[in-house]
Amino acid sequence: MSAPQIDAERFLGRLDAFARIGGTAKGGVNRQALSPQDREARRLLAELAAARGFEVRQDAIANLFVRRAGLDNSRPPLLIGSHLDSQLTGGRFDGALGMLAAFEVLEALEDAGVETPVPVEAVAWTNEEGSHYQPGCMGSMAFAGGAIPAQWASLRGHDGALFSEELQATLAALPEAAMRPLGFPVAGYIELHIEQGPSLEREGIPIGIVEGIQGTRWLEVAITGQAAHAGTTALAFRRDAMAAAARGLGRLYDAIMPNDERARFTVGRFSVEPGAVNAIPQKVSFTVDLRHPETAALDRFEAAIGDTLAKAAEEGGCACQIRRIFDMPPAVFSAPLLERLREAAVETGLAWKPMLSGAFHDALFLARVAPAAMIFVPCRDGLSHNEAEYVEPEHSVAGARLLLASTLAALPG
Ligand code: HGY
Ligand code: MN
Ligand code: MN
Repeated sequence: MSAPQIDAERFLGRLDAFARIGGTAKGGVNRQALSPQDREARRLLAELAAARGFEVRQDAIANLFVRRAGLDNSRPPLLIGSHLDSQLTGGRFDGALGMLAAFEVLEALEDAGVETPVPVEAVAWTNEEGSHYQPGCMGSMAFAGGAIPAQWASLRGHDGALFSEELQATLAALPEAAMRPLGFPVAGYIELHIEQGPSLEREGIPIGIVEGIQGTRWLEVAITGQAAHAGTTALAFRRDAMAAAARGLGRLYDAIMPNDERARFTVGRFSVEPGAVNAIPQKVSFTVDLRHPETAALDRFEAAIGDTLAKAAEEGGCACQIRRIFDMPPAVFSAPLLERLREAAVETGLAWKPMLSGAFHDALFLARVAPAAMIFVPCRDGLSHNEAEYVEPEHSVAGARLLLASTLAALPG
């Protein structure tokens, strides 16, 4: 048995091959969860796995597992992985880097004939992004909870696609993937991901060892007034939903992030009805993505959002409805596993720094059922959820090398 090595050329070639699935003219990817492009990527992964003699399994929410057997296959596996789905205008590294690095780790172990005490599995979690169907992290959330929330079956994507139908089509597209229970004991979970922020690149450090993830809440807001003629309706008679939304959001943009540099407040999706140039808006619908490392701050800001929007609506004779559609409390990763990652970074000769993640990840849910931790690598200008997302090849390879060393360090006795 020789020391396992990451095959940089093979790994970088895999990144290129998957980037072509759903690839966009601007060099990004559009591989939304449970789409034909997602199914094409899953198929390629399954074929690559079969070619190496790895077992391919999936569960009821189509989490896809590539399993390399260990000495005792009755024991809980060590999971490594990330996601293959992307944003609508996503980058080629968000998710795919960690998923394909995990597969490269399995290949490196296989090439070197390493016998691991337990199975090691590379996993692609379903719908991490939450951009096609909300919420995000559906696969890892269902895995950690051991069930698929009943209300998800009737969810529709922004294109009208029905979640339950697209899920069944995705499962059916890989008949060779043996079905396995949703949720099972796991020895540990390590996820490699791009930072999606600027600090590693700015500090010239190739590795972040991620100690936790800030909390995230998603809200759906509807402000309803009355459609009327744009030319004949004076101010006193207007119940303009757009004006109420603009007034309320203006106050929130001024009140939240300028007063707390750790807070994140984003309105990412916005629609106006009826949407005619010369009709006063009847209804405005939009999403809020709120993040903070502290739950108390999330509570405070969520209350302020509700109060501010309700007041702005009332001032304009409108009604306001708010629904929380996603709530991921902040998480702290496993101290013992983080220590293994630090040791592996030193052993691999890679400079690193401790970090918190501003983005949510599947590791957040795995941390509820197993020791979990993450590794970050820099991305150019910290840009992500953008087709220009880019990772230097040496950083991709460094991340995969540390994932391999961390996997070996994290294996149970
Ligand atoms: O939105 C997030 O934090 C993740 O990148 N999907
Ligand atoms: Mn991601
Ligand atoms: Mn993402």
